[in-house]
Formats: sequence, structure tokens, C-alpha cells
Amino acid sequence: MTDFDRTGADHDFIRMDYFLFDDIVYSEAAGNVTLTLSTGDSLTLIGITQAQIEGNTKFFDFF
Ligand SMILES: [Ca+2]
Repeated sequence: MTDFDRTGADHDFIRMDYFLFDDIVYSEAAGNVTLTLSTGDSLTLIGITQAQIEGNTKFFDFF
């Protein structure tokens, strides 16, 4: 995913089941962070570092 905005009027969210959040495995390579879920699905945020997003619920929209 490109253009993941953490702030501002066009702030982006990752919408997911809340019960998956605690088990997200974060990894970083070349300045991009990959979130891997316990389901095996993964999402790579281009230009976002692990430190910028890891464990921070404000970047998520849970259902
Ligand atoms: Ca965006």
C-alpha cells in the first residue's frame, strides 16, 4: 500500500477484526513495514517504518 497517511484530513486507517490486532507481527525492510496477521494475510505499507505504527491503535479501525 502506498500513500498511507498517519495524520491530516486524509488520514488512512487499516480496518480489521479487533481480535487480530494483538497478534500482528511487524517487520521492516528498506523503510517499509509489513504487518502479518495470524490468518496469514499481510499488508506492506510503503514509506512507513515499524516504529511509526507498531501497536498504535489510532491507525486502525476495528470491527
Ligand atoms: Ca492516503
